[in-house]
Amino acid sequence: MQKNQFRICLYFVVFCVSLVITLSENNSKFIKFTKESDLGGFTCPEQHAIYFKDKMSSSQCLATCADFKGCFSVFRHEESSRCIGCKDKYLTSDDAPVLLGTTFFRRRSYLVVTEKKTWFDAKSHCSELGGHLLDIMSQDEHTLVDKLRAFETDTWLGATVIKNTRIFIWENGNKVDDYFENWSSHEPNNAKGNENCVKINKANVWVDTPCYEQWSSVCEFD
Ligand SMILES: [Ca+2]
Ligand SMILES: [Ca+2]
Repeated sequence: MQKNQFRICLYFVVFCVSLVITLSENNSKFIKFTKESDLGGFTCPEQHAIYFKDKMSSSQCLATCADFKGCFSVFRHEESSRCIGCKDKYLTSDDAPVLLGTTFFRRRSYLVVTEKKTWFDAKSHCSELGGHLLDIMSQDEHTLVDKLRAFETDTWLGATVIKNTRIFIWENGNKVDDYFENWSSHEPNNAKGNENCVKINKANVWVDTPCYEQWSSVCEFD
């Protein structure tokens, strides 16, 4: 009897030890980045950080962050190959990160979408990611976007006309001509009669054009 009790006790101890080892292995998958050096010199307050436990490449980090509602910026810790997302706005520097694909500028993040889409599909895509199609409100922002979109294609802007008018507004309702503008000469001209959307062309100037055309886009996260 005593022998059986001893055996049961031994099994229990072995079970507990294996459980502890398993749990600690799982826990070790979560690496908390607490030093600024872990995040390329930038910080994301603990309560706004999102920890991803799987090892990922830079592009996987970005895709995972894009799929995760509320994740606006992502860092990759080179040594551990693991990523931490940050819920935007809480990054502590205006120059803060960016990892492959997103760019952080004046407390906003930008994501270049190279896949060509119609204006409405591009708008929906940005909206699904928690952002909006790019609006350009200043020369600084235009300069940034020119650098970002270093690819040979036209790019949608978030401006469209108010129905039955030729007044262009941004998604937030602001009138385009109340802010910065960079129209090509003779534009907007509504040349085809249905040029209700706006793109930046290869010469980095704006033109009105039909919304069903398919172009690259940039999503912006305020
Ligand atoms: Ca903007
Ligand atoms: Ca035009």
